[in-house]
Amino acid sequence: MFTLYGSAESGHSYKVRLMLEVAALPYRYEEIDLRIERDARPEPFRSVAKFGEVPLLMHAGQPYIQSNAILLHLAQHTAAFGGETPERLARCREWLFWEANRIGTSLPHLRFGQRFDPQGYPQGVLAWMRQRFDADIARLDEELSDGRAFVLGDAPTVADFALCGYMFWPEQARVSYGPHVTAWLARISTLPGWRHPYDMPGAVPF
Ligand SMILES: N[C@@H](CCC(=O)N[C@@H](CS)C(=O)NCC(=O)O)C(=O)O
Repeated sequence: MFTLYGSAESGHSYKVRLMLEVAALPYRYEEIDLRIERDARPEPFRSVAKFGEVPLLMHAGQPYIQSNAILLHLAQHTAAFGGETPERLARCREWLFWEANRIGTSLPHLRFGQRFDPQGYPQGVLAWMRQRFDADIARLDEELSDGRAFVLGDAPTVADFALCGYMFWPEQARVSYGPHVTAWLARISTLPGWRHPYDMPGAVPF
């Protein structure tokens, strides 16, 4: 019923893979090599992925793009992982928008700029991203400091999957985390189905 087009190097793809794995939803996975020019990428990905980006999820013949929008779709579809009630979904939606604007921007750029494209960022941009990341990770650590297991309480939701998307590559982004985020990541990594992004089946790291 599901086909996910993703990349082992993409935390945006990883968020969706993690949800599919932890929710035990059967899916087919196709690795897209992002080093290939967009126009040369395989069909049907090339025609169907509206903005040319991974992840792309095909579900019952319909395309779904944008990682956090896909997560919301899956939460609603499964009525789980935050999709249990409209109120719970509303709380997840808030975190997903925060993620996209904050830690889902600062952390991927820190990683990309240091791991893949050290010459490509104008001077000062990575320093600014680091400033933002420091604020973002401090905010998340504070949020988790009350001892709750996951962002919305006792059970994991799409908010957790979105927020941790790029967090399992701290050495590549040259970042570290506070104690509450560290403990939360450890809890995520014990969920059934969890694997490091590079260890997901069919993943082809660069
Ligand atoms: N806002 C998008 C971002 C997705 C994104 O940036 N994907 C990158 C990989 S992480 C991509 O496919 N880039 C296309 C390319 O490298 O040509 C989402 O949340 O899905």
